[in-house]
Amino acid sequence: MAVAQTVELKTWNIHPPGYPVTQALEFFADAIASGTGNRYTVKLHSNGVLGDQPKAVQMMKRGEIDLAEFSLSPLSEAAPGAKVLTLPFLFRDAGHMYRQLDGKLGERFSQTLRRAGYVVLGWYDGGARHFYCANHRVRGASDFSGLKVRVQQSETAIHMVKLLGATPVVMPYREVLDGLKTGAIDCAENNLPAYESTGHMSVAKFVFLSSHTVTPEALVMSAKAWDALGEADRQVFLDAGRRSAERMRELWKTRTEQARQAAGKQGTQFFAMEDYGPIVNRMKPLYEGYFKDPVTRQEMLSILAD
Ligand code: GTR
Repeated sequence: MAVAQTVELKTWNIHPPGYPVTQALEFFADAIASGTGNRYTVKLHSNGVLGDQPKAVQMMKRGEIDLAEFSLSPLSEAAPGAKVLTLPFLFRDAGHMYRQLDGKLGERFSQTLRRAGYVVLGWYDGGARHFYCANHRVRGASDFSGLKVRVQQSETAIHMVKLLGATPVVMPYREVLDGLKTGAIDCAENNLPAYESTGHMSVAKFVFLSSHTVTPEALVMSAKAWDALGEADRQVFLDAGRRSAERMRELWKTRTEQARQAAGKQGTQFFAMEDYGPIVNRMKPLYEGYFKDPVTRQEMLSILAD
């Protein structure tokens, strides 16, 4: 009797073991193994060991990695039609974001990503991102002047920081802790689980709860690996992806609360956003650029009206 060959799928993940994304990917791996009778195995490479995110996005495009969990900020650099999802102050919270992504708009953005070579299997929670600084109490739009702020490789993030009067510094995720320690950067921005799990909270003690971006992450498969799947297996992958996203979103809520408490215990000072007006006003030139395109404008308006 012929023995079915196992196909090993190389999977990129930037997070450490135990992180909600990693746990959801493990769940996904189990679902793929059982759903395909072990004909496919998901081989997880965590902690970004295969390279930083912008590099991994390109590797996937070339079919050198099969699966990955990416933030939409670096991913949309390879699929510009999806950049609108990374605009600041677009989604108010996770509930607002999922209403859109689990509906027609999510379908539209999946197609945009598909055309760029990335097949979305699940929308994960990217959390609400906040600014945090080592020696500066940033509490509003006027406090950013002159500060060096680490951002991801993302056009919208770079533009946003410039509009705040600060200097954006593009730096790989894994170098941010050292950057904060050496003073190469004054601040960074991320969600609370990342702030905690990376140890940024041990250096950057001042958190400005800006929630400036609520941006999705996505579990994606390379078009090359997807095209090699039969129809029945595609359904297994889509179903496993959707269920892993549900799992991730649940884990995320708990982890965000735990991170907030851990940071508080370690001496983090949280500053609430007292007035959104001044900071959102500064973003006008960024929005105007996106508003020029009628399709993008319509997408933005339907998100904001929800
Ligand atoms: C995290 C995100 C990563 C990466 C990182 C960063 O919140 O989960 O995919 O984008 O932020 O800031 O580089």
